Amino acid sequence: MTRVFSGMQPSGDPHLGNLLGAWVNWVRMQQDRDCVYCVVDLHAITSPAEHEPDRLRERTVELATGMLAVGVDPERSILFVQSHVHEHAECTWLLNCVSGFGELRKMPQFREKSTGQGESVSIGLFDYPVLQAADILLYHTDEVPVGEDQRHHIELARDLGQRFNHRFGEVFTLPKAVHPPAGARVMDLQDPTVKMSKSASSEKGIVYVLDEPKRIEKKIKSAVTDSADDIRHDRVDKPGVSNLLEIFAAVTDRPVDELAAEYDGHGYGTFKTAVADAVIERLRPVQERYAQLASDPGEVARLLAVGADRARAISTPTLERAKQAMGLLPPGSA
Ligand code: ATP
Ligand code: LTN
Repeated sequence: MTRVFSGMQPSGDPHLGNLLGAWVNWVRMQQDRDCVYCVVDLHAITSPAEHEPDRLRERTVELATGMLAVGVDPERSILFVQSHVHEHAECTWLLNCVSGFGELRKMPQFREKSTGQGESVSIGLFDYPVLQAADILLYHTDEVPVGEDQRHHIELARDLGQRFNHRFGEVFTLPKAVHPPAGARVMDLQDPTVKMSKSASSEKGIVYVLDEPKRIEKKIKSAVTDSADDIRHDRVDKPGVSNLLEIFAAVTDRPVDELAAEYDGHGYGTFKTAVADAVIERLRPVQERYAQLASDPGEVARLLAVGADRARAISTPTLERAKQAMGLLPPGSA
């Protein structure tokens, strides 16, 4: 069966973009693939500005709870916290030794995130893509569902896997990125030309998965549109209306064109109310399931412990093979 691996950082509250752009796809892939999903807390500590130890602990639990609430099935798939499986950190070291300074320095995300930090930028941020390669390669991953912005990281994982295999023998499976369809990109409600993002969007531009219905209604009703009042899909001339139409389509599983035809001529007020209601209805079962899970933290902890055991059952042997291939002496032998 095709093996899938993906991860999300516990670095902010999950929003509609994460849900529709990533999680819906993760949940769907469980039907016919062997999926491994990870809360990548070791990646989250590479951003010093966001690294508050108490918050990190809370967010790690919240993100795992959110993944369970949207439908990641811990029996069918593996769900775990990255730092619970030390193989990730150890494999990163092995891969560091086949990674080039030049190729890492060129990574677009590193260039972006290191801007302004000068010489004090952390080695962790520099090494972020190698840790991500370890995540992927440890599980013999075939497919990595991620946003377009992660393309370079997945290519690096493939290059490092290939280089390692070439030098030391076949150990790693070479992964490929799979991107969700373009419509799965949710834009900021206040600035529909940029993506909804927990680090960049203002509070008003972003719908959180756990926002109360009243808040969701308020945010969608004050979403930026334009002065005309026709409802049609045109990303260039009508980015705000198009974004709302795409959100509407995604949460109701109906075609954009059908919704546009149904609401055109009824004015933005009616349209926005309908979008808000649909988003609220889509999030309601997720919020209910979240509340249920959050009331039993022992159960979430138990599920994560089972997930980490199952993750180790795959990653420990892979790491052992990689160490042996590199000539590291197995303990107990001489
Ligand atoms: P940051 O602001 O730190 O970049 P983010 O909110 O953009 O955070 P990420 O943690 O980078 O989210 O992404 C987690 C996953 O959610 C990725 O697979 C990414 O492609 C997806 N994702 C994030 N924002 C959106 C969006 N607006 N539309 C669709 N998918 C998104
Ligand atoms: N860098 C990714 C998160 C991530 C990931 C992974 C995604 C860490 N390890 C392994 C896929 C596979 C991001 O920021 N979206």
